[in-house]
Amino acid sequence: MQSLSELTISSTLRDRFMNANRVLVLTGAGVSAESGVPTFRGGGNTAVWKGMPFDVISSAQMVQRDLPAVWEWFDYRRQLLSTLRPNAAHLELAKWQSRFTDFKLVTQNIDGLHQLAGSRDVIELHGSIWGGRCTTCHSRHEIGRAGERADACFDCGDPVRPDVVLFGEMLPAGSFEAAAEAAANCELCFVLGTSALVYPAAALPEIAREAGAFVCEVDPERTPLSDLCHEVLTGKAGEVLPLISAVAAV
Ligand code: BV8
Repeated sequence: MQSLSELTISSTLRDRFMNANRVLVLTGAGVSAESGVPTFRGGGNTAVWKGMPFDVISSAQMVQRDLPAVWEWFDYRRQLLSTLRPNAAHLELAKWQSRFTDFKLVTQNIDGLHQLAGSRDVIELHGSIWGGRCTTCHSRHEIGRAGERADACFDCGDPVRPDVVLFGEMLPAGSFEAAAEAAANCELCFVLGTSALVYPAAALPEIAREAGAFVCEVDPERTPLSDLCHEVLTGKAGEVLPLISAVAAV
């Protein structure tokens, strides 16, 4: 990973950043890493929870098979998150929303740190850890930062499950469509802290590139998307995003 002093923001990116109106930002777990949220990288098929791979414990099948085990996994993560705060990357993105006339922030993260940083209208493609949903009537149940939650639905009494998108489940109605439309219309697309292995989220930068947008990735490591990007900034989002703003401010 280059040191920040070695990192150069190209004049092309600078000009695009200064002149763009329609901007899409896609974020993944890496954007929350500097807040202390563990990323999944390497999570594929390596044990993450009680010997279970991530995409097993976080799967639709597991809700059918053992909902209490699924809750244990999300209760643990929610307890961890309840003490964590947004980092410089979240705060910078919250500032960017008033910089561009048409700014869309799309996240795969369920941690709610973008909203805590002041970002509005965040498209949460994979749901939120701060919510539950009835397995029968689908009514939503807020879960407070203290973590108190209902096991049974207030409306119909049936079991409540985490209000997140699990592997093998469709994304919330309209969320991907809205994100894909933003990708197809943006002039500038930032991909921040994602290994781009999970679909359909990972298709968004491809849609943006196909539509002629300038695609810029920020990640300390190369990802399957790096070759598709016009510019790759190898570094931490919390350090690189303020640098982009600073360069464009000059
Ligand atoms: C679906 C919520 C229709 C739960 C999550 C096409 C091809 C192949 C497979 C599929 C396909 N289409 C569908 C599939 C199946 C599956 C899938 O994609 N599988 C993968 C594993 C191959 N997709 C689905 O099941 C999706 N649903 O397609 O529905 C359907 C229905 C039935 C049957 C077929 C199709 C639903 C997927 C959503 C699952 N839920 N989260 C939970 O959190 O527990 S996914 C979850 O994992 C996250 O939300 C995120 O999406 C993903 C983790 O990835 P990242 O966020 O990228 O994090 P990762 O750790 O991997 O990488 C971090 C990166 O940050 C690294 O690059 C690292 O270097 C970098 N980094 C580290 N520090 C920093 C940093 N970057 C910047 N700054 C730093 N400081």
